[in-house]
Amino acid sequence: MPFLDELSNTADEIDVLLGRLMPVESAPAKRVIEAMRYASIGQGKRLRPFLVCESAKLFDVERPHALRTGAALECIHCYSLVHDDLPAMDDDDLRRGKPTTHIAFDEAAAILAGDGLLTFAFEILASPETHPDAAVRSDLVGQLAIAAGAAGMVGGQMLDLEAEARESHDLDEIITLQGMKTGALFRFACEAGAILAAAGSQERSALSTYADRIGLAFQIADDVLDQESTPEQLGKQTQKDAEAGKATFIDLLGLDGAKARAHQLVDEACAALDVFGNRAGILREAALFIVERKN
Ligand code: GRG
Repeated sequence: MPFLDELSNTADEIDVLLGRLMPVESAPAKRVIEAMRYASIGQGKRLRPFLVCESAKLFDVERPHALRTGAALECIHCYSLVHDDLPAMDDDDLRRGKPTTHIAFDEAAAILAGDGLLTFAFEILASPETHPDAAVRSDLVGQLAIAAGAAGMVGGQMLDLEAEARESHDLDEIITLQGMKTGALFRFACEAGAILAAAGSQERSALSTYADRIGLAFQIADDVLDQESTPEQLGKQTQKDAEAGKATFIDLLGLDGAKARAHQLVDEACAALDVFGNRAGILREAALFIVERKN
């Protein structure tokens, strides 16, 4: 099946699953579930769940287990977008082509929807429906907590906010903060298949290297898109990073240098998959998609 069809099929499956996991009718607090559904269902490339599912395929993991793990990760990603868009952070009113959650609802509901999605992710992973082996579930919970927390995404966001106040930035600093802010969730996505299969350290480490490279390539591509695209194409405001004084890879490498670095990272990511041979073809296509995508 062509890569884009595969990506879109997984996105549809994640939408159906999230819809099923968050029913409004039976909820005692309907408004928070409505805000959680608004923030998580119906849009988004679902790249992270796709990487979970494709890494899981390498080990013949059962599809429902991979999908639930991908849905949990997508909940964390969506919570981060909701909170990042709040007035106290980036103060954005457009996300995924529609009003941000605090605009569509209100700030309190958006904060609670983010909190609800964050905690729901761990509820999904803790369920035996995600995996029958409690040790595997515990590993998933632990690794996702590390990826999302102060040593990962939350810490990266803090470093990013602090960096705004500084005049000069260097490449190592930006690589570290982006590796935490966006890279950590990619790392979990790619390692999740190996965790679900209780695979060995060689395979896990190959996926971790792949994830590091595509995570960085994703962020560089994000900076390039921010510079070259319109809000209509991206479904969110553009060029806000430069206005806020955030250092981007383009500031440090130039536009052409940034694009060249992204492609070099794709090559390195693909090379890390050699251990899986032809079975990793889709993950190689995913690496290329990450730098060539248009939104
Ligand atoms: C608020 C705890 C907290 C963290 C925020 C990840 C993040 C940290 C903020 C998101 C802001 C942002 C736009 C970062 C750039 C990278 C990124 C995560 C882009 C959006 O991801 P895509 O392109 O989005 O996968 P879709 O909508 O397709 O899911």
